[in-house]
Amino acid sequence: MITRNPCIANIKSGYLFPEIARRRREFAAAHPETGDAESRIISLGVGNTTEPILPHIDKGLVEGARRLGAAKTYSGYSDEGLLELREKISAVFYRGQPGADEVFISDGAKCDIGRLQLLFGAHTQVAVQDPSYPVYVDGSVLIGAAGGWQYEGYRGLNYLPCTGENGYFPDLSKLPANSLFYFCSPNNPTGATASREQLAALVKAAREKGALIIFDAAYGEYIRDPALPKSIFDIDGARDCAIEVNSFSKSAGFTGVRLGWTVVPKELKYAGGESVNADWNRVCGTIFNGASNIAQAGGLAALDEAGLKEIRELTDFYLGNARLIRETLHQLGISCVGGDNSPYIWAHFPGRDSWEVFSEILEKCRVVTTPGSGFGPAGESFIRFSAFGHRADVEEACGRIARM
Ligand code: PL4
Repeated sequence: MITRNPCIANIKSGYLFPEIARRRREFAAAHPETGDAESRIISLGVGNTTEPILPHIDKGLVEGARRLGAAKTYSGYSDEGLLELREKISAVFYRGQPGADEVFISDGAKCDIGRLQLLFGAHTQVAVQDPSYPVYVDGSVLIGAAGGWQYEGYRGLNYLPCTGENGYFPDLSKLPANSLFYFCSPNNPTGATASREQLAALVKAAREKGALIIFDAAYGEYIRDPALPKSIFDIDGARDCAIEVNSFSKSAGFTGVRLGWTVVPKELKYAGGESVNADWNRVCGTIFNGASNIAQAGGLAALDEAGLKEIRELTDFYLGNARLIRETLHQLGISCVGGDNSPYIWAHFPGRDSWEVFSEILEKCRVVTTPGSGFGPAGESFIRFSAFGHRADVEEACGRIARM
């Protein structure tokens, strides 16, 4: 019989977010909603957008679909992405550097995080911020990186703690030489956003140690402090040690539309001198057939003047939710960070088990959250509150939490 990929046995049995959905279903079955407002289960758990796509961007999507229905405007595969969109991303987010030939359009950041692993192979050391978005860890183990093929579980990975003690920024002296380092800012789950000085130190450390940074900027459009960089390419020296993944999911509400991009600079080389950009082009050409043309039409609309205004409006809305959650937690004397330049609030429950706090909030408030330990060992005793939700739901959830 065919044998199973041994790496599959090494990943944790349940991915974090389906596990939360399972516990929510189990709770709802045991304690059904009765129809009154108080009994409704509200989610501040998964970071999933809830608000409609705003009119100008929506019109771009609709027109993109319409063009497919006419012989003159029909289009088929777009492979590495519409040149017009690549140029626009380069101009809007990077002032032309990286250029369009370094921008690859994708069907979302998560999908590219998975595919990027193919470039480096099983012998590569992997380092992650602890806590971090579980896809970096599970994806690495799944592909056999970090020795995932030879270890049980996650022993091959290097966890760099990001805690209150170090201002949620890792000790870079612990970054292994020649490793792949996943770094997310604004961070999921802590909401911490790295300063220019911190990112300069990160780039310096990566260059000295021959490490490659995979910079996840999926929440960049939530940054309101103009001193905080939105991209790793705002930092001198990043072009020969970093790749950036990004997304329209959380800025334009495209979680269900699926559109993102990855920037791979031409200067980026492997130890043997080969071009990472050329290999990425080859990998994408082989196992990816491009993002939807409709989604790309929406992306183009999102990046013109009216679209960028809508991105600001939508992200302002979710940041308003974040403010409400943060204020509620502060009033209760619960220490928390994030929520100012990010849609996540990271709340500390010292000495408590994260899943236990998750259950308590679910049982007492009928509010779903995300247990910090699901993001890594340093997340234990923390809860992540997501600011994605309708305003009335967030207000209702905050009211219940305040009475807890
Ligand atoms: C639940 C740091 C959310 N099923 O939509 P994409 O693929 O462009 O972006 C996904 C993504 C990429 N990078 C970071 C992210 O936080 C996310 C989305 N994370 C969350 O609650 O942590 C949604 C999770 C979804 C998933 O597994 O991604």
